[in-house]
Amino acid sequence: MDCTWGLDDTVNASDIPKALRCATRVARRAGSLLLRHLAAPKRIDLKAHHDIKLELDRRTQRLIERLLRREFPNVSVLGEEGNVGDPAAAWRWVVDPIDGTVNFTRGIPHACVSIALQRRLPGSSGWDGYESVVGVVWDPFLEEMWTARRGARAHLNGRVIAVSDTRQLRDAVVTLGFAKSAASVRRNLPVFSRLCSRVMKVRIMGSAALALAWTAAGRLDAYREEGICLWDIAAGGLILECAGGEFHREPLSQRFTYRLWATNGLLRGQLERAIKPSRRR
Ligand code: LIP
Repeated sequence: MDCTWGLDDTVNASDIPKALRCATRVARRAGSLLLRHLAAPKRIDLKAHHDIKLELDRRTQRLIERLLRREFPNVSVLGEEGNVGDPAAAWRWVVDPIDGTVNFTRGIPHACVSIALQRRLPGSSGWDGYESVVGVVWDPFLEEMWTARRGARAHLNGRVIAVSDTRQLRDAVVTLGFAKSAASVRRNLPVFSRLCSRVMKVRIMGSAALALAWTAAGRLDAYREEGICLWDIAAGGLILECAGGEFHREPLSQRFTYRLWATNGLLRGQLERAIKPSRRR
């Protein structure tokens, strides 16, 4: 892998394969907590109208932090459940310990562990000035390990994957998310209503990381969500890019949130036209 970016004392080019192996091991270990607790009663830390936070979210992230920092003691961790070290450092792990928490809370086996290693882009500043270099999404329920390293092909359980070649909306299976606030539900709802009649099917699954991984493997053709968080998509976005897809994200005013279009690289123009408000006559 040609690592021309600035080396520093936290990570260097020869560490990238080691980081991928480490993230894979850690994700699998964290996934065993999800498996063990899927059917168990859950301790809820916070319940909002469109969101749930579990004690197990925090416990799983603490485990991930401990294991990552055992091998990479100088790399910070930025996660849905808090940060360890400087989240604005040259290198950072970006972690979602349970992506699909509401599904998981209700015993729906569609959730995963998402771990990405990111590096700051040369000359960039701000929370969004990074790119993922390693991405791992572990689905413990289907035993599917999704992995990618920038500059190489994406893999599912060690086999190379690629996006679909769907070119027409009428043939497309698209997934959407509504994020976590009343405002994001309001903003995402028109997208749902305008797409339903134009595509073959719309699916709403509840895990951004798996939506990205499934698009990377061609199970889905596109995924859109407004108000999605960095930790939900940092690993899955790299997996999609390394599978030949398009990971188009626009930072929003709320820190660490995006408007996201993830596609097979062939559909974004049609999708964006399809969701435009129709001209009143
Ligand atoms: C979830 C995302 C999903 C989104 C949910 C939630 P979490 O992440 O994966 O796409 O629609 O609102 O943000 O909270 O389960 O890690």
